[in-house]
Amino acid sequence: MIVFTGIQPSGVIHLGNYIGLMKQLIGIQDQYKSFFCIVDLHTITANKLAPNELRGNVFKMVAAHLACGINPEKAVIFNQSIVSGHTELSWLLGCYTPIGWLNRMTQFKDKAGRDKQKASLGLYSYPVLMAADILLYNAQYVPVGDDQKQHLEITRDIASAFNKHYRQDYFVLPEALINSSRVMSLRDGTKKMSKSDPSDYSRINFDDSDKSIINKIKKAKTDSILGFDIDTLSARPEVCNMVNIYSALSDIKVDMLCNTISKYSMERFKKELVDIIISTISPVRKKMTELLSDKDYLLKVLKHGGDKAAGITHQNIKKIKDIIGFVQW
Ligand code: AQP
Repeated sequence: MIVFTGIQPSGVIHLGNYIGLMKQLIGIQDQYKSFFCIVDLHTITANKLAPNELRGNVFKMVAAHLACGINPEKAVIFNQSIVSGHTELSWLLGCYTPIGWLNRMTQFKDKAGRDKQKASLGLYSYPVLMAADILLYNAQYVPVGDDQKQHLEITRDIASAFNKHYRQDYFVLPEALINSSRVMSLRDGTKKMSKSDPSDYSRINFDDSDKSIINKIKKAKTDSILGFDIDTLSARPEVCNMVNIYSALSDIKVDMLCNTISKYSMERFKKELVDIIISTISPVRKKMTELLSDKDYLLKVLKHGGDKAAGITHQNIKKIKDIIGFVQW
């Protein structure tokens, strides 16, 4: 069984990426043939970072994977732009994707903002590139946060359209391994925690110092309701989000946790939350710092993964071109 997943090097990983994705990958690498891709081609669809920043973020992402416990001998870790099959298949699949399907994508609507005419073609065709990422490896499973569900559905639709057109079951229809624990912004409990949120106070980054974590949780938005009653949590988005973070990091179910903390003051709750966040992040941060001081090693990991991925995808692209009818030798 093959698993593919991607993460954008649009910044340093935050608690949302860790709880929504990274935690799962550690178990997945032992069970499946795993491809963990740093999707730099996706990043330039919306974030035009300075070249040094983009390069630096890719190194930070490899370091984050390794520091969280991903083993490059078990999982294939690589950056997307080094494996040309991703862009090649994206073009091919784009020719089997009706524009009407892309027009329904909510992420495009969210990210393009008010002036859609100014959004790039790359942002519009993002779902086709994501479909190519997955289908290039014939992955059966794709671990993603629930915000990516729609992109998985269009991947299956594109694969089916291709299979139907050529009357064969060439592409496997991938299934999402959805993690429903979505972490929200610390400033607005209705918005997801995101690397590209302009407010750094909206998220906890894995390179934040302990002091910064304390400060961010101290300033995190709350409300004036006393205690932590499970029945009222859903109407309290920011508090609910912090309880969910506590639950995810401690592996204590929310109802059990609420029993314990029901009479806590906000100050006491936030203090315990800070402790658990720091105890999760600080060993990862320490390891990331060590790894980042050895760029040659990180480059070696990327090259090792990139070579493996390129070998596999080269064969696959050849077969797809053959199905379409291109002349090859
Ligand atoms: N807040 C979140 N809660 C739970 N899961 C999350 N993921 C991202 N944010 C949260 C999951 O992490 C994986 C990698 O995401 P990504 O970096 O490729 O892109 P994203 O979802 O667009 O994340 P960001 O932080 O919001 O990045 P920017 O700001 O660059 O767009 C995915 O599986 C995602 O579901």
